[in-house]
Amino acid sequence: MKAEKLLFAGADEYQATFAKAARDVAGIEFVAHEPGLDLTDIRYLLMWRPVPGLAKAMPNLKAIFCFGAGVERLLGSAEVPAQIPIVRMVEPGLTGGMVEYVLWQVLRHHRRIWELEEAQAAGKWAPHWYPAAWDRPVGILGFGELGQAAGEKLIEFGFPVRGWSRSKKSHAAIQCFAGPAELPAFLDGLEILICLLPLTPETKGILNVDLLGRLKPGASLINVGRGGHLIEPDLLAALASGQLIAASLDVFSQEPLPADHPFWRHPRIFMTPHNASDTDPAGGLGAIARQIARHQAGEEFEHVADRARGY
Ligand code: NDP
Ligand code: OXD
Repeated sequence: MKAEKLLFAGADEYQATFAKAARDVAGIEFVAHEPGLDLTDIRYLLMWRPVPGLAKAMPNLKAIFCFGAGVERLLGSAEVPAQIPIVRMVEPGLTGGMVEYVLWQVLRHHRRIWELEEAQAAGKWAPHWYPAAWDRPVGILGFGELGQAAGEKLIEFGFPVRGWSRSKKSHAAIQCFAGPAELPAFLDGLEILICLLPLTPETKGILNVDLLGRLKPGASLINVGRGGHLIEPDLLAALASGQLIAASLDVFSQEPLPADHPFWRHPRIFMTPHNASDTDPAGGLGAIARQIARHQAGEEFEHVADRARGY
């Protein structure tokens, strides 16, 4: 296959790593975005945030590949021509990293690590009781690429897992729920809730007082979807009342999180700076090369975001 130019318009700090990885990926000629570049023969663009004026200045643009799985920034942007497909990132490194993060945090909540840390800090020998994994129901809001992979890993560890999606799914070992009508049954009795939804007009603010109030009292929340899913004061209230015992947050309504935000110092909130998982440069570019090969063979791209659904 003839190498196709792929215009990299991502953050500067990733450019060298991606350029290096691209040398080992057949079918792609890596081109870094710079002012004055001739864009006429570049058909594929890789970006995360819209770059003002760029996509519209590419007369032969065929697709925009997103660096990540979440495409809300690109879908919501007037900078992106409406007829150009936006392709979500699906690659083993991104999925593997998310599975690892979710397992790490589920185990943290399952074993109530903070109690052990507090006891150690106080010099106390304080063994504590926790249930078996199979007595700890875990629910995943967003049962797509990442939610299903995370759910399958949790099953291996013995947790009873439920998944919630827009369209109904079936899975041999995971109880599947779909749509608003089945949301209450999905939430009922959950002890650990994971959010892996895309941010859309329908899912914005879904982690609110009503939803948190339907979990088993003393439940935990893990939000790895988007900050816009969570009504932040509702989380603080649920922690204060004991409805929630703890939360792990990777994404925030404002990123970076402002220095005076109450989450920084909350003893039961564990935070990571929006890097639960990242696209692996070689894996991501390999996935893009396969997509370009499909396109050149006259096939449709896979994982194209649906503008009407918003993900
Ligand atoms: P997918 O599109 O594969 O899965 C999304 C899932 O959410 C699908 O199951 C979909 O349902 C479901 N969903 C969407 N809207 C609704 C709704 N209104 N009601 C119920 N279910 C809904 O995406 P991925 O799994 O690849 O990624 C999910 C999200 O994870 C990303 O959009 C991003 O926000 C976040 N993410 C965060 C990262 C981080 O580092 N923090 C890294 C990577 C991703 P259906 O199956 O019926 O379409
Ligand atoms: C993504 C992310 O959407 O890293 O891939 O948040």
